[in-house]
Amino acid sequence: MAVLQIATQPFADQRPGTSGLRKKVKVFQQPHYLENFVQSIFSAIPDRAGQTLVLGGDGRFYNREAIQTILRMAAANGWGKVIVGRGGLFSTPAVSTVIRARHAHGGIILSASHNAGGPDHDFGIKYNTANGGPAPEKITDTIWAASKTIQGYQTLDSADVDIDQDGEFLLGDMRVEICDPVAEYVELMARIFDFDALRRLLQGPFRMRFDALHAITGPYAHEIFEERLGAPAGTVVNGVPLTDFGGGHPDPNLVYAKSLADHLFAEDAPDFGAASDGDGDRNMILGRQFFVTPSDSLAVLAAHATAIPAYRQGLKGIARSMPTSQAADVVAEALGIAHYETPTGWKFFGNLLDAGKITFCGEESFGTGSDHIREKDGLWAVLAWLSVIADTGQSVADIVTQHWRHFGRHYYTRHDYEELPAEIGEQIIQTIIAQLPVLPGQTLAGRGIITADDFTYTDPIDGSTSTHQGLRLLFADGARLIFRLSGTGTEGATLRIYHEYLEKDTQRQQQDPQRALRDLIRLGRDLARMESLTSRKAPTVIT
Ligand code: VG1
Ligand code: CO
Repeated sequence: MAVLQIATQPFADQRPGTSGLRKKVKVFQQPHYLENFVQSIFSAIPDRAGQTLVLGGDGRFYNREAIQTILRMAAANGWGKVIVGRGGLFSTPAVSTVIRARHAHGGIILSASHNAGGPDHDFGIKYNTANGGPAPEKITDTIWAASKTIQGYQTLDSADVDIDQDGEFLLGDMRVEICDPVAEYVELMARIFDFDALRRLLQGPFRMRFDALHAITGPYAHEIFEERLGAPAGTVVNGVPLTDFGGGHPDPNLVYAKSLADHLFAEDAPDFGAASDGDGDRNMILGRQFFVTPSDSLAVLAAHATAIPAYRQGLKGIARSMPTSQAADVVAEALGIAHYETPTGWKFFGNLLDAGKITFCGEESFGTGSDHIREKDGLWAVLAWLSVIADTGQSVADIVTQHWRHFGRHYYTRHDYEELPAEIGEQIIQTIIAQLPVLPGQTLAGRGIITADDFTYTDPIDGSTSTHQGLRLLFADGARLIFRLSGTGTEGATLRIYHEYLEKDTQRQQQDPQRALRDLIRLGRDLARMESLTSRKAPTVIT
């Protein structure tokens, strides 16, 4: 089969965001658009010859076409072998698992994660390195630079291959292995958790509901909860992956996973509910009439980690992204272990995990994970919660409220203003930046401000620095107000405002967070000049 050199011209908009390149499907369908980006990835990996690449996606619209294109290009670019999940499917945590288990050089994940799918919605592509984690900024910057000067790409003159049967074959000189996307991941989970204890829990009176939102976790959740752990059939709902996620938004929060929330807040609610996102790396945890904030989830799991076999020796340290609440820090201090604060995005945890500095890490955006892989892991979080429930014999609500009594409650809420005109989003950020110098020393929302800055992170392992990672107001009582623009949207700008304060008084820990945080919420809107710069009276999504 002949290698073809195809001439092309750069696209100006191929800068990877928080988690890879995300665009409307129609953008990816432009001639050469996907190919240019894939060639830019390959160009950023000069030592790829003969190496193994893992390839799969969350099954959204355009997944199958992209797999064929990437296979042809990988063969023409000298890769030795590509491992593809059957049907072109792999969850993000499964790609991370397989990269590590097979000592692959890297992986390509096709997903726009929690963004909607279908011909009029989003597609995405992301490169992970040999540790199984998202490429660090050094590499994504190299990819971006290559995309700006690209003149041509290499592909193979070959027909589509069959990606629906397990097995191995040659494509040009490159081996292709089609494998079960679920098996290796499930084996890893069985090594981490006590499946016998979980089986006893799920075969008892305990009832759970897992909503896969018609995204990638369906097949994984069926295998784990119903096949391996013996939960009744029907425990997993919306378990068949669909190219448009059934028209929904595969984002596990109270707004987009409303049907699950409705079940858990109903009279005859099950004991436990959980959902994941498009590519399977996020998790939402619900108890009966109870919602666990992701920041609390990280803290609670850290406090109970030794209930899980893989973490029986204790944790080395904990990391959280900057906007995530400080609840996990308090647990780390109580445990006498280190805690770290990184910028938003899982790629910043990679060095800390590789260096053995941390065992658990998490983000407020429904991301939780550990050193078992280098991605956040939705089903891992669900299994971790079930382990804590099996160990304590308590309900989700009791576990969390007891945690608050012991460590204090970090009231937390994030307000998102989605799809603002891009220039308005930038104007809001500039408006706040202009106020930063004069804010320290002032008393606002009834609290003294001690620091107001633009977060800069220096990686403690490799010394690299990342600037402009979010605007922070830090108050004397530990409260925080944070502003940043999303790096994953595909339409205009999304402003995220994060609000947090610690309530140690156990008598005051049962309030609605929107009420408990109302002064900070008002201050956030005022500082952003929300009324005058936008006509938005309320956020699009509250989490
Ligand atoms: C969002 C979240 C961030 C997460 C990222 C990728 O980024 O805030 O915490 O790491 O999505 O998650 P942003 O830049 O839009 O705030 V996933 O599950 O969409 O890959
Ligand atoms: Co995701």
